[in-house]
Amino acid sequence: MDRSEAGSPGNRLARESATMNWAAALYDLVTPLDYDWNAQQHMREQFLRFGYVKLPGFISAAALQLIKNELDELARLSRRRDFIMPGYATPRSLSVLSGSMIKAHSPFLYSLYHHYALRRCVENIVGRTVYSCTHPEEYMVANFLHHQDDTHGWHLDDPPYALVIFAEIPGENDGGALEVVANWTDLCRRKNRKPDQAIDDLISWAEENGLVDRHYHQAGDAYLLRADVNLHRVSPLVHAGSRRAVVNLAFQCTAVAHYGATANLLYSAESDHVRRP
Ligand SMILES: O=C(O)CCC(=O)C(=O)O
Ligand SMILES: [Fe+2]
Repeated sequence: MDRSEAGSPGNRLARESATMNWAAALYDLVTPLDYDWNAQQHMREQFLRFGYVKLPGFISAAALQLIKNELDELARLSRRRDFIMPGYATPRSLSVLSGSMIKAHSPFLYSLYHHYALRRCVENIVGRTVYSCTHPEEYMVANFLHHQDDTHGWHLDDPPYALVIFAEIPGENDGGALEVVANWTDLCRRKNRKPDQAIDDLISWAEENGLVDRHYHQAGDAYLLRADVNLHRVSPLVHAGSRRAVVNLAFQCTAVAHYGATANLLYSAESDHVRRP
């Protein structure tokens, strides 16, 4: 687009109205997030006990459509990853969009991350103040599973709180479920194991002993996970043609936090050489 075109009233109006739409949707999206006191207490208790709470119908149909459209556009900028994460030795087969890409290309999602009402909703559930994640790539990411066998393998996050919002999700028997081994770091302490080193056999043991919880969601749902102590993964997509798209908003429980290397391996541009042919 040349300069005169960009400045023409038609284009300006189109741009302004696009901005208005997402600003209005953002308002719709965050205003219904005040749960009543009883529901909130129940969620807080669930979160404390299991490290996971489901937030069904977290966003309105209109907001879902907007997020979905936004992610459809942004998916073109996503980066393909196919590698085994060192340490955990678990697969990453998905396409990702990092926090810095979201900041550069999606004012809507960037504003969503910082919106006070959404932040308050998280704080009400976890029962304490939360802080913005200070990692420039990991504070907010989008993850796309678009191929058969795509999976986001077993791991812990560095930031303690993950709010994951679903834009697209396959059917219940088609993979893409969230699987969680609750209190993984406690289990590892008891078994004298490192939580992030060669964990295959311990996961099999957890599976055999019924310790893997499976959570199913629908588009428009969200969940809040205590992601630094509860091992989790997204199970592999069963069929070609299935699609799963989420945004993950991360929060810290302290103003300052230390970050390891795994987020950089998955989300930074330096990892772009690891591509599926
Ligand atoms: O996609 C999900 O449900 C989980 C995402 C996740 O674990 C992550 O981004 O760290
Ligand atoms: Fe995670």
